[in-house]
Parts: sequence; C-alpha cells; structure tokens
Amino acid sequence: MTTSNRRSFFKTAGASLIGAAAVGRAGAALLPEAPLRSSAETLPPPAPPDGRPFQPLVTLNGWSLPWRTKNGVKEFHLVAEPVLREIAPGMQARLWGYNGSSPGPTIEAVEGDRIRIFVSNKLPEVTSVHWHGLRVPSGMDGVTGLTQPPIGVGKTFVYEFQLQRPGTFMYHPHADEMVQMAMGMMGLFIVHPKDRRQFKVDRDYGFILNAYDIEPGSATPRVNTMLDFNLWTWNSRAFPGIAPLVARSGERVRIRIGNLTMTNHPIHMHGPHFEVTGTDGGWVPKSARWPEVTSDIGVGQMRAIEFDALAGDWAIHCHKSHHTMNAMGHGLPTMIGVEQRDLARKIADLVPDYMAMGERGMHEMTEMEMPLPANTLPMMTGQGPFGAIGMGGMFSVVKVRDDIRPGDYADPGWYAHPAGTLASEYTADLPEPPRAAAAAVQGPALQVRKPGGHKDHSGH
Ligand SMILES: [Cu+2]
Repeated sequence: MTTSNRRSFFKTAGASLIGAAAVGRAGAALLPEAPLRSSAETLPPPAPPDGRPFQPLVTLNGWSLPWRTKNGVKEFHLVAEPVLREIAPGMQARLWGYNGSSPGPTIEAVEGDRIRIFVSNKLPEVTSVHWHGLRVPSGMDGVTGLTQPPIGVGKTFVYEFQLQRPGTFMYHPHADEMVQMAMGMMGLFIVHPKDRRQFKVDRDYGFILNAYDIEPGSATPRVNTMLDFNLWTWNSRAFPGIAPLVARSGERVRIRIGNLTMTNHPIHMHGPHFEVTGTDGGWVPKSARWPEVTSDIGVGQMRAIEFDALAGDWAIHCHKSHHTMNAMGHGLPTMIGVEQRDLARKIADLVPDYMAMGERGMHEMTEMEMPLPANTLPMMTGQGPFGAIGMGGMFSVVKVRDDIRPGDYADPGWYAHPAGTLASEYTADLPEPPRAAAAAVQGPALQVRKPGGHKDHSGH
C-alpha cells in the first residue's frame, strides 16, 4: 500500500468512527493515528507534548513515534509493513519495517508510564513484537507460540504494560525472526528516568547496528543468509549515508548502540575516551565505569557510552575492517604486487570496462570511476576535505565545534584545524631511519592467492 493510500485509510477509519464513537465501545476501540515517515534524515526531536518532561533521543537517520494520551495511558501505533529505505544516496533497499521506515521509529516514554502499543500487521506473513530488555508481564513479551498467538496478516494486537526502569531497550519481531530481522524489522525503545536530573547529558544519540545481504544490483535482502552479510549499517544506513554526530566542545554526549546483527561489532571512537555508562541491565554506577576507546557490542546487546566532547572531526566506526566497506561487486583476489598493466591492456581489448585493481593496495579504488551495477554503492567511498575517505558501512564522524548552539544538530561541515595542528608533507632532509635487519622485499611480492582458492565475501 502506498503512503497516500495508507494516509487515507486512516483518515477514513477515523472519519467513519466519529459516528461510531457515539455508541460507546466502538469509539473506545478507535486506534490512535499511525504516523508515517520514509525519509532517512535525522529529525531533531520535538519536546514531549504531555506527560513527564524528558530529554528526547536523537535517533541517527531516524525519528521517534508520536503518541496520544488517553486516560493517563500513552498510546502508540506501530504498523509492520514493507518499506523502501535509502541505504545511502544511490541505493534503495526493499525492506520490512514499521510506519514507513527501517528501523522503525524510536519509542520513548518515562519510567513509571503506563503505555499501550497497537501493532497492525501489513506484512505478507504473521509477526509479533518482543520488547527486548523491558520488564513486562510474561504475556506481553511477544514470543509467538510461547506467550501469544501470531499477529495474523491484516490483524492488530495490543500490548499494554508499565515501564519499570529507565534504560536503552529495543523492539523486534519474535516470529520468523531470521527473515524479519534480515529484512530490517527493529527499533529502539528508550525509557527516560522519572527524575530528569538522573543520567543527564547534553546530547543523547542512538542507533541500532544492523546488516543486510543484498546482491549488488538488486534491492531485496537475501533472507536465508546466516553469517555472510555484505552491507553493514547503522539504522539501515551505510557510510556515506550515515549522519554525523554533532556536538559543542565540552558538552557531555551519550551514544546508545544496540546490536541486532548476527556478529559482534567493536565500536571505536577517535578523540576523547569514553565510558560505558549503560548496559542491557541498566545504568552502570559511577564507581564501576572505566575509560575505553573501543566497546565491543555483542549480538543482542545494548551499550550506552558517554564522553566530554573535544573540538575536531573524530571518526567513529566498527573496528572490523570489512564492516567499513560496502558490498563487493565481485570477488576480488589479492593482487598486491602483481603487475597487471600489460594484462589489463590485453583484457580491455576483449572486455571494454575491465579495470585492473589492487596491485598497490586498494586505496586507488576509492577514487576510481568503476562501472557498478545499478542500485549499488561503491565499496569504499566518501569525500573528505583532504580527498577520498575510502570507507563504507559502519562509519561516521563525531563533529565537535566550539560554536554549536544547544539543540542544533545540523552538519557543521569540516573542521578548521588550528594552525600547527595538522599533519602535512615533509620535504626537508631526513635522518636515516632505523630498520630491522631482514632485507626489504625487492620488486613484486609473490604472495598471490589464486582467486578460486578461498571463499570470497560476496557469498557466491
Ligand atoms: Cu562490525
């Protein structure tokens, strides 16, 4: 169903029930609006319209789900449905998500709130929603077959519970999980503390680590993939499509990260060290925190990290180097040291688009105009102020400046390095560098692995 169809569906449903409201029970059953959004822009969060005030989360390339309050209960409406998601400019993926986006909108409420969540299923198969990490009555836990029947196609279920403790949580299906999570069904669930002074920071960011297996040139994930994913994303976005995390120097910044991929991700931040302040179990007491520059986030885990912002452009990325690359268009053998020029000329006679790659490492590929299948991202890409960044996948930049206004999340552009603080080419005389005794390799290094001798990353 298209956006406009959906809108008019809800408008119609609302309109027809104005009359029905007069007869009591039917009116009480009227579903709250299901807000819809398909853009992948980071939305600066609006202030909570009612209830206890809280500092809203900034969902990276995402948004938060509005609610309505009815007799003291906050009511949300999630619609599970197929969505079109831009992974980065130049690539759209056909995913499943909630309310027009994958991941679904962040649900935010306050410790002690009673909430009611309607879940409508517009997928072609059954689903359910599990509230990952939240303490709910067993019957509200969302496990198909164990704690509830599946939500049938076209049906709506209602979940209702009280939020017991503040923290970082997630939601995802517990029905045909492998397929539904491989298709992008997930979202953040933030419970803010009742006392605003607790766990206070100046900026609070959040994203979910997710992964897809999308054959270059296609748009739909292969859902039977168990480990060999080829697109590593934050909130279903890959670099250079991931928004920067913006802050003002000296601000206390929190980043909440949940992992719903099938492998761990050591998330590494350059610049200031951070502390792990929150885990799946809640907030870490101050005395138990320790400084880190990399936090390994296991499958199904959530971590909140905090730091004092320091002026600069600081890379933040997964430290598994193949997770900062996008899908390879084809299996690439290791070609370092192989002289390909003559070979390339001969092949080019037969295959006009052929390009020899990787004989001096692969950085050259970041600036190459390679013919790619349609709807495919370059493997290593992104332009910085000094040229190609050569990254993809799980990579972004923490951009800290002295003059950012509170509440401003707009990209401030590239950092202007103060004089004398920038690495540059050195051209004067150099002393002889100390070297190990072993002779350096002369000429081409003969370490060529045969292309057929190992499994390539594209999964075929
Ligand atoms: Cu990773």
